[in-house]
Amino acid sequence: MKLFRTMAMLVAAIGITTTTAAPAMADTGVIATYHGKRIDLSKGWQGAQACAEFAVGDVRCYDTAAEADMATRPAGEVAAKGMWDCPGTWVCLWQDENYTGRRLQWSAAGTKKLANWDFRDKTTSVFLNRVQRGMEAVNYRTLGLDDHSFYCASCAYDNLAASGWNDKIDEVKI
Ligand SMILES: [Ca+2]
Repeated sequence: MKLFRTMAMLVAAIGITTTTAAPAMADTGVIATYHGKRIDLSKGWQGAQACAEFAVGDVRCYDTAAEADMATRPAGEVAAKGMWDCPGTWVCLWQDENYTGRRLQWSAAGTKKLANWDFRDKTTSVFLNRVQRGMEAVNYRTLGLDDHSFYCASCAYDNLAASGWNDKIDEVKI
């Protein structure tokens, strides 16, 4: 009898936890710091050209790719142009071909829903500047199964049009 009561309380407790946790799990825009202010990336980048997730909950945006480059690259490492301005250990997406246009980059692993980052249907070039772990991309389909594509570690893709994936990625798992 005592066990049943404990079980019942446990179930009730789980029920409450699930209910309160639900709002936090809803899809919401990613909050980033830009010029000392907090902005919701899903509503636009407010002029920023590069946004970097240093860790979950720590996203910072910059006016230029060069500025992001300086902030994300280890001190002493020489800055570079093109795909190499995606620093070591980061995964980078660009809005345009040949690693140009707005740049979104992550160092933290996880599933990233690009609508929350104002990047859904916008990726054209990709560089995974890390030696291990690739990336899986998903294109949501209203009918039938979602499309999936895979990107290898240390691989660069200058134009996803080559694979038919230009401006199609909705979600990445990195
Ligand atoms: Ca899509």
